[in-house]
Amino acid sequence: MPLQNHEEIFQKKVDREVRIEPRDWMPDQYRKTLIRQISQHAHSEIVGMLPEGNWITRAPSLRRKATLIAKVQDEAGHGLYLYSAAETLGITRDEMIRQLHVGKAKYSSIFNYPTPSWADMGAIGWLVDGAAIMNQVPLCRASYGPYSRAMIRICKEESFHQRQGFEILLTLSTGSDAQRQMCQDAIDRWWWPSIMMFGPNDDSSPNTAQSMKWKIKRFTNDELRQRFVDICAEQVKILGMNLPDPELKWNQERGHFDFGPINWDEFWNVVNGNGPCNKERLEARVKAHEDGAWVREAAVAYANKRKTDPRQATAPSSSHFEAGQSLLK
Ligand code: BYC
Repeated sequence: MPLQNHEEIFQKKVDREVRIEPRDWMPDQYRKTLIRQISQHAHSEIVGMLPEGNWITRAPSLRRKATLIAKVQDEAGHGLYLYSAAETLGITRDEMIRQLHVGKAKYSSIFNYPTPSWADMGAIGWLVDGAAIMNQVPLCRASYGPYSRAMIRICKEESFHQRQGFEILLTLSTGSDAQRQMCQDAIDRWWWPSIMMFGPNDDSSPNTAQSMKWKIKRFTNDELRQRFVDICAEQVKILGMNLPDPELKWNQERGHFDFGPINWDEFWNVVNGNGPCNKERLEARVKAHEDGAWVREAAVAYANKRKTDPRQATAPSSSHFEAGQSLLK
């Protein structure tokens, strides 16, 4: 069949909302776009653990510590679902990780900012996870099956992350003057980088039009950014804090909040590797990967042993749950 016919059938499927699965025919460029977006997304989840990991040992109470550990652990899980989804498109996990480590693959700009105070954990949850949810809920309907299915679970967990962040800020906002000041300071530092997370304006976004046609993206960068600003402009009132934008103002005619200009020079500077923490983040990732080599080697050796040693196939289950289940048989 000529290529053009394949492309027409593919587009018709997408238009009818039929999910594309790994063995289905797909245009090369669709495959490449998905590998780019899903792997960047996976890298963002993994690098995104670092700014918060920084606070696990210093969380102010046992409850806060347990919650933060759970959240960071969820992010590791999100990275793994997403690497698995990208692998179904024919790229190996090793290759994706290599591209991250040599600085070829991007990850979200937001994780290149520092987290000097506990209030940053609140601001990350409220603003960064809030922005992530706004961008990611539509991805639950992305045209590529494995990606859309991974996103459903991720979004459920992101909602818990966003609420824990808001709750941290709410607690600080009703605390002492110093705590209120910490809260405002964190909001001031995270607000602009958070609205940059949605990516460049639509007129300078090279990928949006095609990704919308393929129903990978369901809304443009500017549409999602505007929704996010509208929600945060109301939520900040509950905190009794301010968003650091003197031009933020309700526009009755548009039915949206207007907001001030975004510093796109800062955004591209961070995306191109020159943000406050780019170097530190990448070095920490590479070191963690190297330090963890023995775990991967041991897991492979164990899997091989189970494949070749017949006694291993009937070895007792290692988990209490499985051991309990076997008693019921
Ligand atoms: N940072 O044509 P565009 C999370 C790049 S949340 C860095 O609009 P596209 C988490 C873009 O890649 C964060 N680079 O691209 C939350 C492209 O460059 P290339 C991750 C960015 O793909 C809390 C160029 O700019 N979320 O994980 O149509 C805790 C032009 O942009 C950024 C996702 O990845 C940025 N902010 O739209 C832990 C969601 N923005 O690749 C973890 C899935 C743009 O052509 N991804 N660029 O060289 C998406 O929805 C889309 O990829 C984007 C960009 C909206 C981000």
